[in-house]
Amino acid sequence: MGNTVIGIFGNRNAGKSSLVNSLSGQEVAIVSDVPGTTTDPVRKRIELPGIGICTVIDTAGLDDDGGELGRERVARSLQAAEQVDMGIIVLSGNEFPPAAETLTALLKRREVPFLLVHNREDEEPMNEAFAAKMCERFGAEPQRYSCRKATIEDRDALTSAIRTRLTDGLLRPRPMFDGLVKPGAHILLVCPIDSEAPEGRLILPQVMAIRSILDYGGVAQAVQQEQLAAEIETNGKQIALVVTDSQVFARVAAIVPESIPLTSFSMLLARSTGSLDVFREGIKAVERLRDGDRVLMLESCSHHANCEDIGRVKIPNLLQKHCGCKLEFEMVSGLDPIEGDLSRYALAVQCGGCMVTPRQLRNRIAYVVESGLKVVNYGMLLAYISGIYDRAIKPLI
Ligand SMILES: Nc1nc2c(ncn2[C@@H]2O[C@H](COP(=O)(O)OP(=O)(O)OP(=O)(O)O)[C@@H](O)[C@H]2O)c(=O)[nH]1
Ligand SMILES: [Mg+2]
Repeated sequence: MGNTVIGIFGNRNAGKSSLVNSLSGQEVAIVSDVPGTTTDPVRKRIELPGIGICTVIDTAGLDDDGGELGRERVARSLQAAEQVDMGIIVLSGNEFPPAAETLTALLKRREVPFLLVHNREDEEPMNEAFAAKMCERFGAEPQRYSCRKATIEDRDALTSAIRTRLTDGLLRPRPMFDGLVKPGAHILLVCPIDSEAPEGRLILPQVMAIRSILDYGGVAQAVQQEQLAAEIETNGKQIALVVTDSQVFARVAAIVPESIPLTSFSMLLARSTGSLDVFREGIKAVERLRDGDRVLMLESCSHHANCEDIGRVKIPNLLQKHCGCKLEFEMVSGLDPIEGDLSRYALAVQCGGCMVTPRQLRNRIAYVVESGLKVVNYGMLLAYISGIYDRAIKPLI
């Protein structure tokens, strides 16, 4: 569960920041009895037994009524809820406040698992009536907890409940080569090893592809584009499918004869995370782009030089050239919230998202689509611009 993100939500003073501290066993978040102490979503990396290192987002109270600023804080807490693999909703005093209604509705819509925690048990323990009501609504009683009086056993019980929710709610992507590889079939992967390739290893989509091919009893072969022509010349007859990195799509397509199916890692990834159809819809928006249109670039990892170059330089240049018009590009990095009204954009372009969990990626795309914006991914757009989209999508539909 490498990049798992857990959001902590609730009213002001519920004990959200105290819970972050209690879970981590450290004073990582500021706690005070002044309501509204946490004003912005704050991310902390903490280690949870049995879950590992994860990111916890401590949020501002959902009942903040401090005028414009308060509304902005609540909006930010709700935006944070769009980025999580799981939510923890901190309750107290046998109350399920209106803000918790809003939040559970949002999490349910996104199919994000959540856990209710009844905090401040030392002050006011949860009563049977409230426990039963919550159980009826959500299928389980809230977890009883006291940040002030929690023992190691209490903390372990809470961590264990979190782990169960995370595991039960885990989004399992479709295996990359599901339905594409017959036992014994040879799949040729084109993996450029250039200055952008990481030192001494392959990138995640390539590793995932090899694993998935092996899972289906196929034979995974990897070449760089320089060796591709010779490999096809010698062994072409036994190659069932070629999968290429999108960056060398055009060159690879020119080498691989039409008789051998060809696709890309990014299309396989989109299919695996269930976004292929959404992106196919999005591709249709490319031809509608006009001078001055804004394009939103969604880059889920903020530290990968390779992706950054594709998103900031290559795609903007190629897309403008393809459309013959001047476009404006705006970049949102990492899992930063997408601010404001999305109707100002004509298209969104999402990176492969290999550094975030499938749920985080899916929820981000769901948010964009819900706003009425068309979205494609980097690789499919590159294939389209290179004129080989139809050929590359064919093996997958
Ligand atoms: N008695 C008792 N007090 C608690 C418990 N948990 C938190 N508190 C106290 O409640 C106050 C608010 O706690 P915080 O953790 O700052 O609450 P918060 O939800 O982060 O509040 P905001 O950041 O203002 O939204 C502090 O004085 C805490 O010490 C608990 O289990 N029992
Ligand atoms: Mg706080």
